[in-house]
Parts: sequence; C-alpha cells; structure tokens
Amino acid sequence: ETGKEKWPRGDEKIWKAGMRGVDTDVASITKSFVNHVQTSLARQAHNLDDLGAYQAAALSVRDNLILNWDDTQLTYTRKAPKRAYYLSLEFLMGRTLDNALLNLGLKDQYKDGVKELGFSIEDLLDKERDAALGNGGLGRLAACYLDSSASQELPVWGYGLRYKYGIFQQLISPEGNQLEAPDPWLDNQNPWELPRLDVAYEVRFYGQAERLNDGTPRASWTGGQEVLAVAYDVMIPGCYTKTTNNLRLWESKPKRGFDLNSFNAGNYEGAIESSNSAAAITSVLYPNDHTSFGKELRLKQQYFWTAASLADILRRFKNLGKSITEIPDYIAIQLNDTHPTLAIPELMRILIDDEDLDWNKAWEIVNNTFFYTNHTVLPEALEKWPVPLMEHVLPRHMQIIYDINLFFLQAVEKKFPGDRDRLSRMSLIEEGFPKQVRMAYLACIGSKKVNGVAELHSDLVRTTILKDFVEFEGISKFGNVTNGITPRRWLDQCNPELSDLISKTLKVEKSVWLKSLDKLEGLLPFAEDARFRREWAAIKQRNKERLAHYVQTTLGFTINTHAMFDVQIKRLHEYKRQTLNILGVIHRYLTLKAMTPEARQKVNHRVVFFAGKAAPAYYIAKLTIRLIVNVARIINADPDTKEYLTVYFIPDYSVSVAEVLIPASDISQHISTAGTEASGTSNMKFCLNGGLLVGTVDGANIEIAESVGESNVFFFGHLTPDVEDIRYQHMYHPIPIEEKCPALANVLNKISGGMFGDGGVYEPLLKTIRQVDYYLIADDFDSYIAALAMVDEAYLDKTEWIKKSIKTVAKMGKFSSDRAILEYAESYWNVEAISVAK
Ligand code: T68
Repeated sequence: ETGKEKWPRGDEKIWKAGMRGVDTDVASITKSFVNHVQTSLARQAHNLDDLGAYQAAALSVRDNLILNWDDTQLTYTRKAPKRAYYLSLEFLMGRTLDNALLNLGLKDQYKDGVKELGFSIEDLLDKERDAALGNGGLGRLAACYLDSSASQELPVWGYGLRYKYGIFQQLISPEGNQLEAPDPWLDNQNPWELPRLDVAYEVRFYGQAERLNDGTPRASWTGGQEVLAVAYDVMIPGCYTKTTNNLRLWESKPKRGFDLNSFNAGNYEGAIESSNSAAAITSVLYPNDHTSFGKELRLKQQYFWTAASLADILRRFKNLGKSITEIPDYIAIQLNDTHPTLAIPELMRILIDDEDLDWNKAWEIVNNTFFYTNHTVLPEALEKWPVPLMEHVLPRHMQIIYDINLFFLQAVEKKFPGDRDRLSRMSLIEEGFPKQVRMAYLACIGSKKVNGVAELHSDLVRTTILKDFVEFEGISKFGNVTNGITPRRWLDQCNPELSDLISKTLKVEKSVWLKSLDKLEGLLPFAEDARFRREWAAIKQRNKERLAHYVQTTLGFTINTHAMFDVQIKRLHEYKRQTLNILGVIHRYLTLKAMTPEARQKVNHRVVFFAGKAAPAYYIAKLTIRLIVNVARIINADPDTKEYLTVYFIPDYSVSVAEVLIPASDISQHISTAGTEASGTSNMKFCLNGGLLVGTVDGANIEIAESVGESNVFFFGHLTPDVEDIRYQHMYHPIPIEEKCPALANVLNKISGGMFGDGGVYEPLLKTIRQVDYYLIADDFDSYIAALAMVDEAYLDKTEWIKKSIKTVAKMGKFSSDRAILEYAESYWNVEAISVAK
C-alpha cells in the first residue's frame, strides 16, 4: 500500500451497500447467533451444547468488536497521533466474553437472546477458558492497563507473545504436592484472536557480526537462524466507547516450512528439527516469577518479541512519511520490567546499521522513546544475561551493549573522576565467571524515565538498586506511578450486585462512575444508613454463598458461610509469607484445642482460604503448599474445632477463580516482609469489593491505608528501615526462636512432632525459619497474631464492620488503573486521548 491508490477499488456504491453495522436489539442478536451456529461453526440447533453456544455468542459479540476496532484503527491512521506501545512478555487476560459484553453495554440483550434460544448466559460464560499468558501481578497489570487505555480512549497497543501453552495447570496430589500439567488453552479454538498471516517479520539469531570499520559505527550481521514472527491480533474494547485497541501477539514459525537444503540432502529429520526449533520459541510461558534463570530459549523469546514488535512499530511510523529523527514525537515505548530491554540495543542497531545514523543521534532518539517500569527490588529477580550466551545468540547486540557501556562509563568518569568503585558498580557488565549483562541498568540508561509501582517501592528503587544512577542522572528521571486495577473487571464484572447497588445509590450511570472511580466517595454518607448497610451486608453474604457453591461443586466441601472469610491468594513465595499465615492458623487451632467447649463458643468462626501457584522448581514454596494442604486435612476433620476454624487450599488459581474469591472476602492478607512487595494489586481488588485488609506496612498497602484511613486496615509487623538491621542481627547475634517467640517455637515443634503428618518432610521449610529467617517470620509473628485478634474484636460489632467496609470502598477511587494509565500518558509518554466518531 502506498497511500496513493484509488480506494476502494471498483464501485464505491456497491462497497457501501455491502457494509453494515451490527444491530444490537435482541432479535438481531439471536439472528446473528443462529447464523454463526450454522455457518461459522457448521453446527445445528439440535445438537448444540453449551460450548458450541458459547462459541456462537463469542463470534457474534466479536462482530461488534471488529467493526469498532476497524473504526478505531482508521481514526488512528488518519489523525496520526503520538502512540504508546506497551511491551509486556505477559498479559494475564482471563476470560473475554463477559468483559466484552459489559464494555459494549450488551450484557442484558445477550442474556435475553440466548435465553430465547434455550441457554443461560452464565453457563455459556463459564465455558470460556482463561487466557493465562502470565504469572501474576505483572501480567495482570498489563491486562488492566489495556482495558484502561481503551476506556480512556488512548492510542495504546500492547505487544506480547502468543504462547501455545499458558501458565501450567496446578493439580494437588493426595499427599498435598503441587503437580503441573500443561495448559493447552488454544485447543478448542480462540474466537478472540484474528490471525494476521500477512503481517510477518523475519527475526535473526546467532550468525556473525562484523564491524564495517569505514569510519561509521555500522556493522553487518549475517548468517545464523532466521525465524518468522506472525501477528495475531486481540481486540481490546473500551468501556462504553467505540475505542477498541489492539493487543498484537507474535507466534514463531519456521521461515520456509522447513529447511529445503537439508530436506533435499536426504536429512529429513534434520529439516524437521530446525523447523521445530523455530516453533519452540513461542511454545511456552516461563512459569518463574521473581527469579532469573539465564536460559537460552528465554533470551530468544525476548529478542524474537522485541525485534518483531519494533519492526512493526517502525513500519507503521514509516507510513507517516516523517523523518526518522521524529520517532520520539510519534512513538513512546513502555518496557514492562526488563524483559523487553533488548529493544534498546535493537533500535540502536536499526538506526545505525540500517538507517545509517551516527551514534549520538541514534542514542538521543532511543533515549527519548523508551520508558522503563521496575517491578521488584529483590536481588534474585533482577535479570542478568551471561555475556557468552548473549554473544552467541545476538552477536551484534552484544557489540552495541559494549559500545553503550563504553560511552556511558566515559560520562560517569567525567562526572566522578577517579571513582573506580563507582565505575564498576555502574557498569552494564558485571565482572565474574561468566560476565553478565545487567538488564535493569541498560533499561535505565536507555530510557527517558524510570518508575516504580508504589510510593515506597519507587523510593527503594531510587535509594537502593538505582542509587548511583540517581546521583549521575538526577532525581527527576526517577518517578512513581502507583499501580491500579480496572474497576470494570474487578467490580462491575465480578460483583454485579454491588455494582448495581452503587449505581442505584449514587444515582450515577455505570458508564460514568466506572470511568471516574473517585465518584465512589458519594457512598460515604450511606455508611450511616441502616437500610443501605443491610443491602451491603446481604450482597457480601450472597457472594460468600457463591464461593461456597464453587467450592462445593469443584472440591466437594461444604463451607459455613456464616463464618468470617479470610483470604490469601497470590503466587507462592517466601517473601509473600504464606508460611506466616499457615503458622498463624496452626496457632489458632492449638489455642482453640486448649479451650473448654464453653470458652470456644465465644470465638469468631473463621474460614481461611489459600490459593496460588508455586514456580515448578521452587522447592520451599511447594513445601509450603504441602503444609497448607495437610494442615487443612487435620484441622477440617477435628470435631472439637471444625465449627470454628477450617482451611481450604483452592487448586489452580486463575483470574476467573479470583473473580469468585475476591467479592466473598471479609478480610484478605497482604503480609509480605516490609520492603519486598513492590506494590501488590490484589490488595486493591479486595478493598474495592468491601473486604478489609490485614497487612504489613509495604507496597500499595501503605497508600490504601492513607486513602481509606488507618482505622480501616489492620497493620502489623516491622517497618522497612528496620528490616536490614534485623537481618544483620540474625546473622551476627542470633536469638534462639524459643526465646524470641515461644508461641511460634511451639507451633514449629508441633509440625516437627508429626501433628500434620511426617514432620521430617517439612524440616527444610522449618529450617528456613529456625535458622536464617531472612523474611522475618519469627520477628513479626507476635504482632501478626495480635493483628488477627484485633480483627476478631472488630468483627464482633457487625454494624461498625459494615461501616468500615463501605468507607473503604468509597475511598478506593485512586486505585483505578484509569488514573494510573492517565499518569503514564500525561507525565511520561505525552500521549493524548483521541475519540473515535460514533
Ligand atoms: C509483581 N511482579 C510485583 N513479577 O511482585 C507486585 N517477574 O508487587 C506488583 O504489584 C506487580 O508486579 C505489578 O507491578 C510480578 O508479578 C512477575 O510475575 C515476573 C514474571 C517473570 C519474571 C519476573
């Protein structure tokens, strides 16, 4: 396409006559549904099951999305605004149909339509598989930001990988061990993606890089393996707007089916092998959060995805006919953690080797195009790539990184003459065997701005991992954007009754308050309204019953819905301290056992829910799951106490499971060691659904407490500045646990003694607490138990409790991802909203 052809080809009138909108009255909806059953699915009315009906409904809804998507993209092309691109190796989208129906404002029509055809919309929604292309918070954040970009009419596209297998399915063995099974999420077709087989780019690996040495910084990169990246587009509808953005996911394919040379030479297996190795690149999502393993295939994923995305972004830019130096006026690229950092040397390579720019000009363009978000300060999570591996897989990029480093260190030396320690601290290359490339440093120096994801975390980024860089580049480059969550999925969709009650009470349309979440403040006066409180409490109760029904039908357990529901759901990790929670549960159990039956009667009934996956190679996290499952087995069967305390581990945690658990919680736990959880986002989801927060003074918990009032959260534990000192004491002046925390010592001894099955099994886990206790379990245990006692105390006064719940929701407006994405658009990208004509 040159932009100069006559368009459309042929007779414009005939084209126009063929174009149609999609009608959205119930009669048109049923017609479209039946049409898709007959033609798209080639099935018949008399043998259509729920899955088929889901697919027909999805295809029919998709027609709406496609038309809106088309109009949106045409508007972007015509108006040529500055655009932002969100590069994320993970998008944890969950299900799409319900979200699309709500954003389009078509839920009621479809409900009626499918009912007329003999189906229930709830059953159909339940047939959809989650798109689980992510591990946890980082991937879900990307999904919330796409929803908010479209809802706020921002020209933002996401770029990611189309993994054939998402995050593994978690099974729990009879002994309580986590087992992993593959997640073939694409097996029964995915109506939400549009294959764009014509949008494809070649991506090179390995080969030789040779500097031209012609007085320019250019080099040629040849040979090696060439792989094809093919685009699949996922439509992202905004809420009550025509704007429908795009998430482009890349699939890897062999460049020419398979290698003809080997094939003709009779090496059939060899030919297939190289084609398999191309397809392998996008075959599976790595299931590790918070550890960097240095695997070659992971590096290939990162380069494959950044190279294809940049090629696509630059092709679109070139269609504008602007000078290459204007890239930063039209493009902002947000790096979701360091995973896409190779985009920095890749853009340098393109500008220098292909566009023939000089080094400084190229670096200036790069420096004004990229923005980097850090999501963790845990040292084991900071990405480093071995230099020999990088040299082998991406020889030209390794040269460029060395050059960037050289110029950078020269500038540092100029500012801090003779400070050799500083130079070695700040070098992009960490000395050692092997040497390693420090990706966070590369992302930092290559970007215009760097941000953390909550106030405390951004402070820690500035004062710990990037301290030297703040001193060198100035503080203004290092900002904060506190995370947010989309209130569409995390309130309207997962808690429809509460959403309706809010609209009715505020007398404001959903299309308004769901996009201006500060409007929730209008609920404050209703905390004093007894009738409103009754409705509020009744909704919570029904959400608890919905969860109980889910547990009953999936696990076969009957749950007491009049107990307090206490929930901790997140990836299993030592720093998140699920161990603290389960040890607290055991303590509660022992306390109950020691009571007389009369005394027990006064105790608050509690059901404790856990859910979450452990990285398959994370032994201690898996052992924690095993402990939780076995504690649950013993406690839930104890006739003395089971009325008062039960524990459930819900297997195979996912976005869809979260949508059932979150609205049902009375309290939720966010109990990371202070200074370790960058932000947390499920804390926001619980509070937005009227659950109260038990937590440490960490991440976004702090800002939630600032918003909702400290009297409405239950804080405990040591504070961030003390953690280092305490760890130092653990190393050099250890206090035996019996002395430091007798209550905890007793709990650990019960586990060792076999109260929950063979105690020996748990020794490696218990040792982490008895010996190093890096995450301060023993130091925080007593104050944790005290906080839970405060929760029990507060729960006695039901009226006060419901007031707290209402006041909390009323003050959660800040945590909408709309606020967060608008901060990125305004203060980082300089991208403006642009509306798509109706
Ligand atoms: C999370 N990080 C933070 N990482 O832990 C959480 N990491 O505090 C924060 O709220 C959230 O990001 C959003 O900012 C992650 O979820 C990963 O999942 C991950 C995956 C691969 C490699 C490293």
